[in-house]
Amino acid sequence: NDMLQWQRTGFHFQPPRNWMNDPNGPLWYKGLYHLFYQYNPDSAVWGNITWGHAVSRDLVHWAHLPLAMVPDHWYDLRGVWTGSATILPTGQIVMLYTGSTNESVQVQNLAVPADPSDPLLKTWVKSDSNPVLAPPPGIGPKDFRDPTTAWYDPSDGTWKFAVGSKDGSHAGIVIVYRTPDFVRYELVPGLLHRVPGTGMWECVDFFPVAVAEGPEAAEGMEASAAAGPGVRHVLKASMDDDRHDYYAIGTYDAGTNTWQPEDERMDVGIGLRYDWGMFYASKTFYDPARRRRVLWGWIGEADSEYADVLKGWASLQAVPRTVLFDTKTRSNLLQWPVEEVEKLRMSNKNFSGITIDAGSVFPLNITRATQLDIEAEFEIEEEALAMMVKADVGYNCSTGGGAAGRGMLGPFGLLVLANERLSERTAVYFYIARGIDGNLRTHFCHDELRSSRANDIIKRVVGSTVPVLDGERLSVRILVDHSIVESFAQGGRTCITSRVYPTEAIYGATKVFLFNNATSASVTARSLTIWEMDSTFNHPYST
Ligand code: DQQ
Repeated sequence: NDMLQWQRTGFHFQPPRNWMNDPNGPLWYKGLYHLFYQYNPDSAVWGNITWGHAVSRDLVHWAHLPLAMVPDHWYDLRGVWTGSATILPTGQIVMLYTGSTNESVQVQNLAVPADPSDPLLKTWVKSDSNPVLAPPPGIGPKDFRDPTTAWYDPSDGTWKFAVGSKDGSHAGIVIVYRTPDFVRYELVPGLLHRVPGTGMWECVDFFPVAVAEGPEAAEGMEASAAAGPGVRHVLKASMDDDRHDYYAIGTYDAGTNTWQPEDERMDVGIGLRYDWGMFYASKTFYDPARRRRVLWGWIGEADSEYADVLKGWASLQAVPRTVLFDTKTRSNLLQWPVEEVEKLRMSNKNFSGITIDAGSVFPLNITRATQLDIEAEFEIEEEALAMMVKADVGYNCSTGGGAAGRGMLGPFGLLVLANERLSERTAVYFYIARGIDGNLRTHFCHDELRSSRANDIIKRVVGSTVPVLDGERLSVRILVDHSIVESFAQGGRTCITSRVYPTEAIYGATKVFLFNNATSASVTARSLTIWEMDSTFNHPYST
């Protein structure tokens, strides 16, 4: 029906039909970006996992290609699971991936392109020596998966890569292997890292970032870039226990095979998250064409499996994000939609200078509000700022009552995918409050509670604090695309992704509003630009 039809996106990556999950082996080769992904060719629910495949010149417009790999050997008969690409200095691509065997044991396998001269990399050959790794002693047969991209270690002349797991006492762990040639493999003694109580670590990612102030910090680094004073390593794990992607920034020592977080209180699984909404099993790759590191993440559905079967598809990939170290806060990464997304911007409207009084909403006149790119900067009136001493204490997005809650300095922001009478709306907002330590904190949240009148949907208020430095305005970028809202606060320090399923705020009935539900502060949108976004035509398939 019309409502389900409308939920397909205009500029997000999705296969023509059926189930998708993790991004796999992203890479750039001979002028093309490749994305592989976990895919069920037979239905809109998880199962029979193969590798779907698509290519693009700009990370935005995609052409779908035939399946790259299917379960056709004993060592991957129950699924060609997640893996990563490594590009050797010779240009040769090696793909390491997890197979679930005929007996559901998780093993690591190797595949290479059949014809390296084919820029489409359509055909993949699985190695005769597969599986190249079985679970080591002490590791459960179902707790050993998702090899990372390999990095070269000149000190012993080997390629190293990590595999995520958990140990007997429910600690998440990272196991490292080394190989001189991707034929012979050896376990590296010890563990790269271990965090008690975090359970199985899926889809581990491990990459260097430039941290010294200066032009290097604006570029991505290759996996094999040497560690040094201006370099830190990001370790990311997808926590099977709570289905979120956690990261920390730390120091890698190849010699001792260890990685230590910069701040022990912000270890993986404890502190930072890529995204406070729905975003999982993500993976980065280094793009040599534009010298950047790009992050892909799987965005699942918050509706029912029944609805997915009805609509015939499930899941999206988030818009690819560049990832950099934040040299201003020095404590987090910055994630931002790749610049090519801006090519999809069509007509724009400027609403700069609008002041929204406490307790009011302001409609923004946009003709087609189902596909948008919004950039906004807010300023709180001076008198309110002076009263900040009285700001309420101890706010928390998930318990603060969402957009309907009222405090002195929040919530205020935008209502997207809203209908005229606001019976449906998704709120993207800031809320300034005092922490229990007495310091002011800015919270950044999504309120999904009234995003849809349908009731077979998970709706929550999600979010976290966002660092705001002296002299900075509150800023947000929001991408709206039918059933997805992705928000980036303060240049990408804190990100939130929501899947929402309006029933009335669809097609021409979709609207956008500014809102301010604070009790005493009026807020001005110092700048506010809204672009309608073009479609990438990745959804015209009908059969
Ligand atoms: N998805 C894959 C696994 C991975 C999980 C199976 C994460 O390899 O651990 O589809 O979503």
